[in-house]
Amino acid sequence: MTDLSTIRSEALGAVQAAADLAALDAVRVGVLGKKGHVTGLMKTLGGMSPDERKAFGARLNEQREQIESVLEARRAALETSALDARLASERVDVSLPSRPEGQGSLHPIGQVMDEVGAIFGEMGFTWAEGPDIEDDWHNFTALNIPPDHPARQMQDTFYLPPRADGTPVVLRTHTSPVQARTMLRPDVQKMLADGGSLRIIVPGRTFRIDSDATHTPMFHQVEGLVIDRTTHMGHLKGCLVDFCRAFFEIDDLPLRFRPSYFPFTEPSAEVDIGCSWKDGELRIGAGDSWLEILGSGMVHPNVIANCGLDPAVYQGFAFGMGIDRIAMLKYGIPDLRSFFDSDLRWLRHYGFSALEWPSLTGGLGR
Ligand code: 2NL
Repeated sequence: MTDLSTIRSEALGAVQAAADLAALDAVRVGVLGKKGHVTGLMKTLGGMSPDERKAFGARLNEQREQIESVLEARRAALETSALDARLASERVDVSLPSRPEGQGSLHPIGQVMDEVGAIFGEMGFTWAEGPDIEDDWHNFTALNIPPDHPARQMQDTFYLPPRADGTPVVLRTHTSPVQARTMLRPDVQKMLADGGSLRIIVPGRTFRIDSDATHTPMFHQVEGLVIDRTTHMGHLKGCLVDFCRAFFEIDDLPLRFRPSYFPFTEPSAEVDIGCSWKDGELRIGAGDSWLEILGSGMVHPNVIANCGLDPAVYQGFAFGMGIDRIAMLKYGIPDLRSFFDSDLRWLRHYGFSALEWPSLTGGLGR
């Protein structure tokens, strides 16, 4: 049997030698654990005479307590140095500049809608919206679109199940039903009767059954409408010339008004802007080519009447253009379908800052 003083001196040496908490615990188990040396000596107490047991037991207890207190002191020291090491290694330099937070960006469609809104806003137009799902009356009939017009065919328009009363329902094929709904509003009719002018732009989603490199089934339009007693074709021309020059940010942008046909306007004109093609690359602003960018005309008397106004009293002009198309032209985005891929790399490249609101004075876009 190992002598008590040997056990003691070996235990104290092992405690000081323990380099970490795990090693220290191994020392504790070896000395004080169930099969430890001190525990082994305790078990021999039973075989001793009462006097022997009393003397040896007292020494044994005293030595055990001493080992325990040295173990405890060493444990505290090791814990402190472990904490110090962790604090040193995990130190945070609070003086470092923070990492910039990721910023989202605006889709070119929203950006261009805002730019168009800023330009027409300066001319006194307000922004109107309406439902994507329309009845056939507001989408077609009110707009003087005849029953045999190709736009009404199933292969051109998304038809939804009819309403309970049998009304045909469609995904709107243009934003014009919003203009019709606006003209029909009692407060608008009163404002017009009182001698006011209606001036609205209507940006929004539109839907047609068409899908190829230059058409997507869902696309975006902005239409505009002016109604009062005196607005004429000269106003249409001046308004659209000013718009195109402001939008493309080219003061002397050449424009061409070309006679055309729409069921809802008479007369009608399409508007082209001057451009040139050099080495297969489009340059907007000058040259011997023309690029169609919008359709327009004087609102057809039938449409005025369908919207509850007297065509002998009221007149005005309307226009419409594709937002996706003018966004591609202005910002040089080659593929329409990429607009709707939701590819973050595309958005980071073509997106706009949400903090730079377009305005004529502060700038429209880059
Ligand atoms: C185009 C041509 C156009 C209109 C839209 C309109 C609306 C009402 C009455 C009369 Cl309520 N007209 N809208 C007029 C002319 C052309 O759009 O090429 N859009 C992409």
